[in-house]
Amino acid sequence: MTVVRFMHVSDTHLGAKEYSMDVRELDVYEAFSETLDIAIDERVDFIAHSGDLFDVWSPSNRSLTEFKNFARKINEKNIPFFVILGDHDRPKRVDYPAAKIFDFLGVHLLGTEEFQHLSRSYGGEEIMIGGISNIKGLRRENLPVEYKKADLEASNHKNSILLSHQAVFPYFYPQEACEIDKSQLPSSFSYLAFGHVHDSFLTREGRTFAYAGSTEIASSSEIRNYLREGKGVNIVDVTRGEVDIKRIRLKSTRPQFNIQDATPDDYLEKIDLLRHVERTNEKKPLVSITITGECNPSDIISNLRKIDDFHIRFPPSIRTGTEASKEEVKNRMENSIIQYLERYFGDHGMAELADSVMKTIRSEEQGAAFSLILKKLGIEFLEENNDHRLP
Ligand SMILES: [Mn+2]
Repeated sequence: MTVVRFMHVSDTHLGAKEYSMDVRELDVYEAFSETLDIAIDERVDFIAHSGDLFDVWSPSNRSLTEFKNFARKINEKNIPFFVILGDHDRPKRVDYPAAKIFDFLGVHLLGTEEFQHLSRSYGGEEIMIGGISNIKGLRRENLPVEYKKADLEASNHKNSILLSHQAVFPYFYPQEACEIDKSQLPSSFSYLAFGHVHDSFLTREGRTFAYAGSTEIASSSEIRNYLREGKGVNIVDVTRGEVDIKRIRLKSTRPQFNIQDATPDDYLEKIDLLRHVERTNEKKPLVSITITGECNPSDIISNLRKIDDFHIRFPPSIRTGTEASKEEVKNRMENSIIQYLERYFGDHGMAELADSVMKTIRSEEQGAAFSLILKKLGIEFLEENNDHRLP
């Protein structure tokens, strides 16, 4: 029986430099490199990357070079690489997406504007590979339409996968941060290969849906899931529409801990406890720490600086008295932007419109954002020339 085998990987964020630490940028490249070794060891037919390949849409020359070397390595093994744009990858000015540069190394960028698909045959077993890049802001209304198109196409194929990069409710929450509900997902695909949510997740309820998760920790909010599940990739076997999924944990992930309940009296003891936790590799662990209580912050900081068997995230969060941390205030803000707008406009519809206009401006190239907004408002605007647009 012929089986098509591929690797689902996501949110590699090449070039990311957590807490501005050089060592974290190297960790991200190392994680990517490990995923490619897994793909080669597992003899996959292709790699499916569900977006946020790079951390920013205009990556540094260094991260482009690192990716070129990675792409060359798998191209030499004849492993094609299919990828879509995540929200981090979509150009915010008139420009090409970075991933497009590497087409000559077998990197196929799918669905930058709408659903796109192609078919491949491996050992006589055919598979449809579909992709739709991240959609948000005012484009969001297109998403269910694109999913319907994709679903219809998938119903013509026995084996099919869809690459998409979205927050799906209730696999992610709050609902306000999601672009789509699980009931609107296409149902005909053998495997829905999703990106965007950095904690890995798999459900086979109704359909097979997976967030592969990020390959390295991108923020301290991922530590909890990392301690339980680790970071990893999915190796997926497909045959006659049936899928078999094997999760492979990465070994290179730098251990991270998050101490949130320390006081000025016990923070050193709490750090000491971590010295006894079993680790997956020799890398020096990274520790984020929040210390609450009356104290002299400069004494604490000088004590933390003396620790050399851990990387302590600087600055540590030190809360004297009852003030809330910056992070808490920020979270509260983000959860209630619509509420603020609603109070301002006195109207829920207006608030939602303003929110999606803001998201559009933040996530799109200027000209595209402008025309999306005009279209939404029903304003006709004749552009004098489009010659400056790249194809
Ligand atoms: Mn991401």
